[in-house]
Amino acid sequence: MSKPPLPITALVTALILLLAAALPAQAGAGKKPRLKRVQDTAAAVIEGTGPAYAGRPETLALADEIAQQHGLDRLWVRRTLGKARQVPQVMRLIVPPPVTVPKNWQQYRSRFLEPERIQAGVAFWQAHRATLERASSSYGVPPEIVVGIIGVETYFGRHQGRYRVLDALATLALDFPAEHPRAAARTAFFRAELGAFLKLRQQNGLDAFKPRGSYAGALGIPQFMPSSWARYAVDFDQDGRVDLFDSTADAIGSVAHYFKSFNWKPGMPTHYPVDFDYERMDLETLLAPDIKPTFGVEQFTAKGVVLGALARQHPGPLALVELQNGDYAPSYVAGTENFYAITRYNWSSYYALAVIELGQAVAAALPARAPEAQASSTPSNTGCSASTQASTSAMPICR
Ligand SMILES: [Ca+2]
Repeated sequence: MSKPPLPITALVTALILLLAAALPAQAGAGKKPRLKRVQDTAAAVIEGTGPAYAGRPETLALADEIAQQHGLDRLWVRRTLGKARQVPQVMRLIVPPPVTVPKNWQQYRSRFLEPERIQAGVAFWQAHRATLERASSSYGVPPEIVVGIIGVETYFGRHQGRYRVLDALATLALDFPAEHPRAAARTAFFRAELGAFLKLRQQNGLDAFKPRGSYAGALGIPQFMPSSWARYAVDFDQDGRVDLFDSTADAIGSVAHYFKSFNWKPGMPTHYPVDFDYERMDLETLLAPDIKPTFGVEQFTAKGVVLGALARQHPGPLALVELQNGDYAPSYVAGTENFYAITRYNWSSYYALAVIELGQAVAAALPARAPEAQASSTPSNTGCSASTQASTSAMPICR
């Protein structure tokens, strides 16, 4: 998804952690989670406290541009955007922090792979098992990936963000901080997202002032940006409208559909463990394409990567993914095209591996199901049978 890369993710994560500390998980295993009761929607919305955008010539120019691009009523766009207010916090949060602390995969991982979040994931999976299985059979994306995404993004729907989205997107579209290293590109991005947001609200006859989301304008249970909502969200509970704020089914279907749209390959693992033959190792060449799968198994092996038996049979390209561990040695995995697909949701290999491992941890913590329940389900549960080993997303959970 068109979301900010790692430094922003780190900040979002910090916010999530603060919220998580304030609102501990309530749902226990075997009990249907009452997600709405623990959502942070009762917390005060963060609205713009800076100047209103009405009356500024650039507001009118942008409103007219958006109206023309999206075929919206010009006066409605002008009026709506004019009522938006600048949010000073958003202008601070969008600027990457100075890189003083080295990245640390183990630390990043531990923010998500913790017992309360895993137990909340178990409750989520149990409450929405049929929907997760339907999404898996419809789009070929396994439940643990969808569970991992929703768990990392919003703690299973609880923390969907507190910023009034109209104010946040107007701020980023009209007052993007010039000191940001990619200010021009990001401004263009957020102008497009503001347009997509206004179109979503107007074409569905919805209040543009009501939605709250992340400081960067990500919306709902799966934190879709407005343009992704427009392109990839689906009405998975078939009630006639797409609602990523309150319909968990729509969120589950939309995440799975997103990955199918980004070339998810059903049944393909996300990554394999690697070792190295240090005599032949050509780390520079291996890391040059970053997370883009580029090397066939033979090239990979020739450059010093030692793969296990399953990985040696992998039919497609692989990427050597390096994850730094602060002062300790980095971790490496061989990422497949499905690993890369997860980074299309959020451009970070740390994010992708956290999603994968959280989904696996939740799957592994699911209580064993009664044999008759297993027999009546689709084969996408994550027991330790051979059939589910084939459909699991990453390294087999039961190994
Ligand atoms: Ca729906």
